[in-house]
Amino acid sequence: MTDKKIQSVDQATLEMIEKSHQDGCSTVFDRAENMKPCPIGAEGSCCKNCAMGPCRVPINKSKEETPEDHNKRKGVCGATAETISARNFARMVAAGTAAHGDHGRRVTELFMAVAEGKAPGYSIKDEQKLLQLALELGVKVGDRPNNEIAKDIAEILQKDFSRQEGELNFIKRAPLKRQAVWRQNGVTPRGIDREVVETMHHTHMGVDQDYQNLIKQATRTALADGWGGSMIGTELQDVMFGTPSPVLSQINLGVLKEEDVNIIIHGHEPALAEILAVVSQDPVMIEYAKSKGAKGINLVGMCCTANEILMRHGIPIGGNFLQQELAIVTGAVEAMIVDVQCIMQGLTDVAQCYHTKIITTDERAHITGSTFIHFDELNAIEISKEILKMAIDNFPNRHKNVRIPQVKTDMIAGFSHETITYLLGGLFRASYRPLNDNIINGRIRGVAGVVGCNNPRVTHDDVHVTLVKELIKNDVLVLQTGCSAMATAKAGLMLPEASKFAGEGLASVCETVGIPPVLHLGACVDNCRILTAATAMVKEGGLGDDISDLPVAGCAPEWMSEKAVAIGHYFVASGVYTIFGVTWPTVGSKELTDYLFKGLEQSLGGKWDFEIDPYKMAQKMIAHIDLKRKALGIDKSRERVLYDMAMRRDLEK
Ligand code: NFS
Repeated sequence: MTDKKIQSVDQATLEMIEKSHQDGCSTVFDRAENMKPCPIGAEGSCCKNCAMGPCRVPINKSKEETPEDHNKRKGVCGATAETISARNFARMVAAGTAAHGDHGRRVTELFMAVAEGKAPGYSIKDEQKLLQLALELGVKVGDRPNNEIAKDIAEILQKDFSRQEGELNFIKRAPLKRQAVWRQNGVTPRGIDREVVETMHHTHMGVDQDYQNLIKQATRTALADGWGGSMIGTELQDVMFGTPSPVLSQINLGVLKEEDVNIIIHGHEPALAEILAVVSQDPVMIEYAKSKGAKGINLVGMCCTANEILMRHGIPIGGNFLQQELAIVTGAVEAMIVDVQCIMQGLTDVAQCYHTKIITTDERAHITGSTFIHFDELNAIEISKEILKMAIDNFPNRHKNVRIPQVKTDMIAGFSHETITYLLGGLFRASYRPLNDNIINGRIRGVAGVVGCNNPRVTHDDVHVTLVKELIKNDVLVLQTGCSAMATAKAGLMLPEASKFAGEGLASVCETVGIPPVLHLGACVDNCRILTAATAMVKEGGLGDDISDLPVAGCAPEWMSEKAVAIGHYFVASGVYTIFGVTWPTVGSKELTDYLFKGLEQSLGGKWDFEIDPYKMAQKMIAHIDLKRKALGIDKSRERVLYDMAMRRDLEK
């Protein structure tokens, strides 16, 4: 754990924390001060999987542990520290996979409803991607209408959730060598639900007592997230809502407008947000807002839903995870509409200090003190209007105590895998060749995926921003998602001008292509886009034949959620060196931690690491990237020589 000196590096956040205190209203920042983390739980040494316990087997940190001491650390059933921390770790992976998987399942159900013509308001927006998916999944195209093709695709992908044997469909997308690694290790996922259920069984009292076998099942489960639930969600969302392409927008609490009805849409699944984005532009609705004394309607996103509608509609972002309550503290929010995941229960308490209505919309996530309106996707437009009307009706109830921080930053988002291909290679030659070439010639040293949450145990946004600045300074191209992407966007790193913070090589490539050195790839569920990008780099050639050969690294510097652990583990299982900040959940077992940090690399080619300090994080990631460059024989090319074709071919030998 860090000793943080300030709560945030973001001015808007600091201003609203101060206002919350003036208003006598407590937020996550105050609760984090009052609630110190449980030291035993933090190291993964608490087992509450049966009623003989809960058992606690913490390390005695005051002295070096002898084998005898270690042997004494056992639960009532005899479970060792290794078993207990591996079970806890595996359950985090299962919960994260369940969250992404259930998101993917809902998207697939909606996709089926769209195909059957049962969901007015939605349609198939990206026909090209639909046809590509059809080809990939062996669905007959011919002159069949789109909805019939879509129905077949939905049926095939729906089976990935319930499949008992065989392999998930998108496993075949991975490089062949990667697929072989998974098969050799017995970790190729069968069905998404099956892997989650099996992990819950493995970790039940008296079942799996071998930490390596527990991690093996966690690996299978995590892969069912990255190459399963998340990937299905992302792909079908792109087909229905449109594949993102670069879009200019703004971020931070300053996007709220004093004279408008401000509506924040917060959560993860974009189905409702998509419709709200359209309905909020309806002239009838705008007139209604005016009749209540407002100038207009201002729809703003929060957390991952924000990323989804930012990328596809350019809707501005209010802020990331730790800013959700602070948006309400402005006093200017008429309604916060939420669905699932990362929604703090504290919202309703904060809302009581002001006039904000918290509207829950999903049967899976009720919140005491909120207004529940079931969002039925089959009747999306009507319900969205009802919700919007409720928000507008709340405008006259605003208290006088409104203060919107005048802090907002321009940003560019919407770098899907398809867009990157197009930007790099051009319309007629769309490919990753220029990226690979620039990695081989050393202008780009490597690629880093920096993702994940905020966590009040560290200075808000600071670790993200410092790390990413350090990476681009060292010529590492950074791909981002989730709340991490928002942190650096607020710091101005998602604009072409941010090339001034990049090293000479990376800056020259970004200036030529016209992209920022930090690319926004979407929500957390879109982390699978990073897998797709990595696979495209392998398939393009010249950088080895597996993801584990690439000069790449992953990081979640301020993580907090179980989803982050599932994501981290599918990166590791896909061959990526992945480093987490804040805290590491298995320090209670040195053996297990060593296995995750070192042992896994021998079998899976990827491994975990942990570091709190952003500068050291960057050093570790860059050291790993350099190691991979050396193994590929491209380490010498960083001497900034301009390579002609012959020299390049030589390099690839
Ligand atoms: Ni990801 Fe998105 Fe943010 Fe963390 Fe939560 S909003 S799904 S889990 S906190 S990045």
